[in-house]
Amino acid sequence: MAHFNSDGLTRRRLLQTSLVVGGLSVLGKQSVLASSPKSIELPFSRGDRPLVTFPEKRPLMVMTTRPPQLETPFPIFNDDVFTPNDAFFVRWHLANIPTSIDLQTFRLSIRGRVKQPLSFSLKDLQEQFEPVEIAAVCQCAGNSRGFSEPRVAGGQWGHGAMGNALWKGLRLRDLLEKVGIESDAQHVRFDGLDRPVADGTPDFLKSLPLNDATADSVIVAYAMNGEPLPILNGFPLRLVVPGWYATYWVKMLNDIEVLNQEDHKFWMDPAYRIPDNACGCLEPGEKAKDKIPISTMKVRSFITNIHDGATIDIGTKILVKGIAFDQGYGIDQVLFSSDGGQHWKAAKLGKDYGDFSFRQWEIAVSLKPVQSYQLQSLAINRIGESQQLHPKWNPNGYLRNAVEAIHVRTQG
Ligand SMILES: Nc1nc2c(c(=O)[nH]1)N[C@H]1C(S)=C(S)[C@@H](COP(=O)(O)O)O[C@H]1N2
Ligand SMILES: [Mo]
Repeated sequence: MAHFNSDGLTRRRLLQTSLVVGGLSVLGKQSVLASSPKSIELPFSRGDRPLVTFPEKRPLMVMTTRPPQLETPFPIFNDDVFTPNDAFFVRWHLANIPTSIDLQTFRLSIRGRVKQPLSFSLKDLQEQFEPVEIAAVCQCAGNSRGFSEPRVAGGQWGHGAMGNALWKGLRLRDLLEKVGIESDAQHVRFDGLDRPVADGTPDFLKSLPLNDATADSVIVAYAMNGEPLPILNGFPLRLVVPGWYATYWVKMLNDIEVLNQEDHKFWMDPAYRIPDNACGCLEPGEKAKDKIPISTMKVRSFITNIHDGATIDIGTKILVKGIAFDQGYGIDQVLFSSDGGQHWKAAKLGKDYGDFSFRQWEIAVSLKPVQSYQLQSLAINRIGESQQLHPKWNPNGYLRNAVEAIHVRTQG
């Protein structure tokens, strides 16, 4: 039984909002869904995921309902270079999430080490700042965690805790310029409207070093693939930090605080930290000497049109298709192997939608009938970084970027 929003706190908040004008109240029409029609089995233990429809979403793979954690079924990544909004994965840490936003009263405030604290309505942000658009991959730091061996704690995601969208909004830098930051500013902290259910659970706050926060590519987004953001993906505003893991992409963003020091609140420290070494990895059982906040994404690639365990008909040559992405240097090459990595051939790259986007690729492959094959892809970015041939491990299951394998059997 999927029940999106049943906690009293959120109800109370809904009741208090007597007048919802121009807002979105999709989640208000909450329904208790009948038992799920179908499910998908991920290839690791306890990998059964019911497919359930949430507001503004097509059926997605449910990991948890409170808070909602929904995974995109992998074949969807083969349909289009951009992940449709209704199929985009969902991840919240805290269960008290507003079910509607009143745009009459909604404000984004900026305060802290600034010359003039200000707050803006959505309309202000859309009208007073230059709109910019960027294609970028949003990927959970723990995407593919379920494949960690040995198994690690945390949400057991398959490969579908990621998505690529065309984001539209204003540059965070322009916003910071408008309020004027003080000379001692060092970090910028972001808060959204979601709140913990239990006392003692820390609010979800994330921060970026000022230098990264003011990069050209960082935007406060009010649109995703040409539409307002789905409420589960952060309506009306979310931070978009191209190249960085999604933990920094704060949803339902309503508060920005400029700090004159590093942020050591829970979600920056100790949460979301990785071992301070080149691979961000450890041997199972080993303890990290030093840890640093997770930041930019590692290069990855996937085959999207053939699933593991498939039997494929090889009347003629088969066309293998996939996607690749990195932290924003851009994909230089995708290599493909059908013999377990002994030989690699370059795939043809698809249209370039920008350095932070998924890059599609394809390659025509001849396979012999009635044989087993291991299909693999290996992406290399423009500074020569490539995927790991063998999975690296850390106790949070972050940063996975191993070459994945698809096992198929051909028939004549
Ligand atoms: N306000 C808020 N923003 C958030 C989070 C959250 O819990 N609350 N989770 C982050 C994490 S860890 C991920 S993976 C992404 C998920 O984005 P999505 O739900 O749009 O796919 O949102 C990020 N932004
Ligand atoms: Mo995440």
